[in-house]
Amino acid sequence: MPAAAGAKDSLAGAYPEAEFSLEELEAARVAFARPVSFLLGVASLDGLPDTTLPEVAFAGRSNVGKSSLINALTEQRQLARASTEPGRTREVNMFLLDGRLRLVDLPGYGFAKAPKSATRRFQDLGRAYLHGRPNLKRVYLLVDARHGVKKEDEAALSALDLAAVSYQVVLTKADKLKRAEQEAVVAATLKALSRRPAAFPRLCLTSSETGAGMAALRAEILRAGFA
Ligand SMILES: Nc1nc2c(ncn2[C@@H]2O[C@H](COP(=O)(O)OP(=O)(O)OP(=O)(O)O)[C@@H](O)[C@H]2O)c(=O)[nH]1
Ligand SMILES: [Mg+2]
Repeated sequence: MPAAAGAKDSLAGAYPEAEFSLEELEAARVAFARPVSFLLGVASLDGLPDTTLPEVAFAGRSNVGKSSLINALTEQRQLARASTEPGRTREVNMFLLDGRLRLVDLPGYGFAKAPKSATRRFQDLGRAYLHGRPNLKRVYLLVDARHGVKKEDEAALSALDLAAVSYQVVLTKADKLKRAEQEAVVAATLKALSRRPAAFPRLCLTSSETGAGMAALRAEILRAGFA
């Protein structure tokens, strides 16, 4: 029993359910069960809608699981197109939840096989988006739990710091790790973030496969979106 309790504590910072009341978790579940639809995909910022509704965005390396996470949060199988082929999401894709919150799937970075010009175009688009949206309430930076924060992720964190956007790290694919490995990546990630005062101090350890961590992440998003 004490051993189990100790083990739970070491992941407490990554499963922030305890931060929320049961009412808040239930409200978040209900909110994400509301109708959600594809709004638009744009390859340049001219096509973006006005900034009257709050937006939260999902960023991270190609293949980290951004599209899968949007599907898991909304319990839709095919809302955002997930793919085994890295670099699939090449536009800024927007989804509208319950007519009141936009979920934004940003182009992935760090896809080695993409031509340099294409990579730069995706990154420029992502960066321009970060600087151009006063209604952007938070960016969720996804990091593959198997790899932790890599060089390209550090660059993305620096870009977020520069853009002065509120951001929070979400570790993905937790189902691929054993418990001890989860603990190690959580500790290493928290350490990497401790040097970044603009980072939101909580992590979310998630799996789009099993749904682990989704309840807390939904609550985080609602709080950020309507703060
Ligand atoms: N085991 C496991 N696999 C996952 C999880 N999330 C995503 N994947 C897989 O990872 C691959 C990439 O997922 P996507 O959601 O397409 O990743 P993405 O970040 O949107 O990729 P790009 O659009 O290319 O930037 C797919 O094969 C998914 O099935 C997860 O939580 N667990
Ligand atoms: Mg994608």
